[in-house]
Amino acid sequence: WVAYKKVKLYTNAFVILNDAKVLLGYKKRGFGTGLWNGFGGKVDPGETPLQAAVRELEEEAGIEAPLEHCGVLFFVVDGADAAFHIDIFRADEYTGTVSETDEMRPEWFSVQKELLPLTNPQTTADHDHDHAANPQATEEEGPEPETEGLPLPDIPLKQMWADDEFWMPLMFSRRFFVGRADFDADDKMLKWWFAAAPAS
Ligand code: 6OG
Repeated sequence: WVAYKKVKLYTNAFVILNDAKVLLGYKKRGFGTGLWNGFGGKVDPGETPLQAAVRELEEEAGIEAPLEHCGVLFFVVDGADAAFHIDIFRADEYTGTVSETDEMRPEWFSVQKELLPLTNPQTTADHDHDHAANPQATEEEGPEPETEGLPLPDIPLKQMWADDEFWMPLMFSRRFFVGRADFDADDKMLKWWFAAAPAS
């Protein structure tokens, strides 16, 4: 047992358009430099996590979005005097102009099929098969995913925190998730578990 003196509250926010593309930021300085991530930071005293998430998205990407709470992460790091609690938020839309800041270089990435969904992985072949088996599902149904500007690069999982590949598929599937990961002092992820509610 380790008795932590405190828990530090953070936020992380993602804009996901048409379930097809997600805005990530390349962290140019500070914690996580050189990694791609959602936009976020510390919850300031007197702020709710939602207020902090809205503020950080504006500060780091220059946009406003109707953020919704979509998951919770809890990190423990060897040797750290605090544990980290990160509220994850998502939005399907935004207003403003996505802009690079001193801290983050924003870029759109395509939400890969293989990340969707974690609990029911589908290969392209499986997907075709499902489609063929359901004659009701015609190409005409539903709005077309946004294709302007595509193809976009795939989500750069190798340049992201190691936990991300486990919960991002849950976020893309609209399943509220909770997760815990234990890191050593060199940021290597030693142990983890993730759990999710059914899709909302
Ligand atoms: P600033 O230093 O920019 O806040 N963060 C993590 N995000 C993920 N996906 N995995 C982790 O695994 C993380 N640890 C921290 C929270 C840091 C930002 O980085 C996020 C904040 O959005 C260990 O103020």
